[in-house]
Amino acid sequence: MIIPARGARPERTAVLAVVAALAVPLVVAPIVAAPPAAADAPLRVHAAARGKFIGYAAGTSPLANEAAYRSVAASEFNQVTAENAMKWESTEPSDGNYTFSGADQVVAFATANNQQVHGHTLVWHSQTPGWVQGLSASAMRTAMQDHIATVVGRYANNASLVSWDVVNEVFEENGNLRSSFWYNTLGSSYIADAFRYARAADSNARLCINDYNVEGINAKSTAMYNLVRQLRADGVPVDCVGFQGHLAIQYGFPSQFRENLDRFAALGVQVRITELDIRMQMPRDSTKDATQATYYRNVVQGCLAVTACAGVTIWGFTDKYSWVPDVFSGEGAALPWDANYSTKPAYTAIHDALDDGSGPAPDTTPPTTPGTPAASGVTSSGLSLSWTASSDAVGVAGYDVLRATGASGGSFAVVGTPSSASFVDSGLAASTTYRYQVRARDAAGNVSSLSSVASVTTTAGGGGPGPSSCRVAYTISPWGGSPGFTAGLVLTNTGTSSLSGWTLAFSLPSGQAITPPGWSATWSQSGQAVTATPLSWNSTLAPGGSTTIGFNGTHTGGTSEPTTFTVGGSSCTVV
Ligand code: G2I
Repeated sequence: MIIPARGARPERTAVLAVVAALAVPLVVAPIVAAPPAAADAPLRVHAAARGKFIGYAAGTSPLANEAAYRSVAASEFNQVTAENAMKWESTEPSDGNYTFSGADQVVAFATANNQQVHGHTLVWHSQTPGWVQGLSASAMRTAMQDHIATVVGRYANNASLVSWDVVNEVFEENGNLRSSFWYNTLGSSYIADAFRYARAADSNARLCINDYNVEGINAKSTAMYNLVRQLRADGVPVDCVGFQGHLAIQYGFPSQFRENLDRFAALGVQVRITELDIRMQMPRDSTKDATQATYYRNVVQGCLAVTACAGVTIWGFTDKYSWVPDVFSGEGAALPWDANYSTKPAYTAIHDALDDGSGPAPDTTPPTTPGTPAASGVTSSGLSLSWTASSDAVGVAGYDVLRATGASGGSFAVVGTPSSASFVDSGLAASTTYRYQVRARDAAGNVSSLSSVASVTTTAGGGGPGPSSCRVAYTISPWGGSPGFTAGLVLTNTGTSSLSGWTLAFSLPSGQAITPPGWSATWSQSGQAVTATPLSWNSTLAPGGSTTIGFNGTHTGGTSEPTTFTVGGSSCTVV
């Protein structure tokens, strides 16, 4: 990638305060917020309090090998993009042979540290293996469809992975579509096709178009604006626009940065800064550091000022690992941490922009203690729990369900992290006592006290449907323009005997609610726990038989799918 020079001389403001490196380990257990003062809180705490994410691009090697890297990554950020691990050359180096070790590593780290993952990237002219580039048109389209279906499909039910760069860098600097092998073989239709394939593979993920040198208003960003407007008018599922933000202090800050975000937001898409770094000509000095800090602050403030801006991802975070010196000779020092993991003025600028006093104070108050879990639907191998929800000054992000085996003794371990006040546990032993406790988390990482303990004993084995004697296919179709959706379920009896008088139970994601009455079943909802019981005509499902049931619902912004379904307390296979 070549980023051409821009003319303007940068604004210079001295920002010289330096804060000590924060290295709060956050490995498995969520952090319990406590003094010191909120102003010293990590970036993610301030960002969450402003309703934004602050993210980083993760390299798989330092993530695996360096504790200092992991410590900063875990404590400072609530969002992550794999720098290279989800690109085509990493995930499908040869036709049909997929490798997900690096991608899975990043997702696992993010999940352990309560970070959302942005998938980067599905269709790009770079880092795509040669076998793709030489295909005929029809073979290339099929390869693209297969790749998207497999890679997106792998994480479609993963709660951490919430968005994808579907196409990346499709424009030339003059606003023409890039003369890439994609365009030259397939024409411009490959772009709409890629989005449609991605939507088919994951109905919930936010689908983005991403590019560089589009941060200000210019020919390239205007071409991107026109394309996004046209795609949406054509019903192509483009939900989000990524502005990479590879800036350099010697070229000036992009003109009309905020106005540019605003015009895209007016199209109804989410916007985000996806790959921010701000390089300088080496050697580094305090004046350049101050200019760089101002640029970082401008970007963060611009995102804060635009409601549709979801957040800012920094492309790396330490100068120890940055693509810049390899590509721009004599340039570097582009990131907020230096190569020794000490923070630079850029860090302070980001921190202060997120905590500039104009927004709500950082949230350091934990949610209230949730109620004691109550068990229902207890079988020999599973049960449903629900409890009185916690409240929180900002909002409850989810719960931890902890379980210990036995009527006493044993240690509690987290067995589930539902987003609402119910949970379905499965795979339990018959005639065994389990103890459960729950606690609530908020988006800033504050954790409530543990609830009181509930003891539950599973029934003796022998009766009822065994594990996975049912299968559920759940399809959610969001309604355009209003916060509603239609959910359709196909319940199949995969057992060898008839299933009679079944009760299907699952937990609706937080913010979703059934609008009664639904169809082909009697539906009821209590908290987020939903049950469906059959009507007379579909109350018996022969082996291999299935029934299609459904309901309309409302949501407050998210249309993620329930992940666990039980019939008579036993888990169903979910497809
Ligand atoms: O070029 C900067 C970014 C522009 N936007 C799209 C991003 O995906 C892109 O990221 C960079 C990575 O930061 C680099 O790490 O993409 C480069 C490839 O175009 C990445 O560089 C490559 C090296 O060129 C390879 O030699 C190396 O094998 O990284 C590979 C994996 O370490």
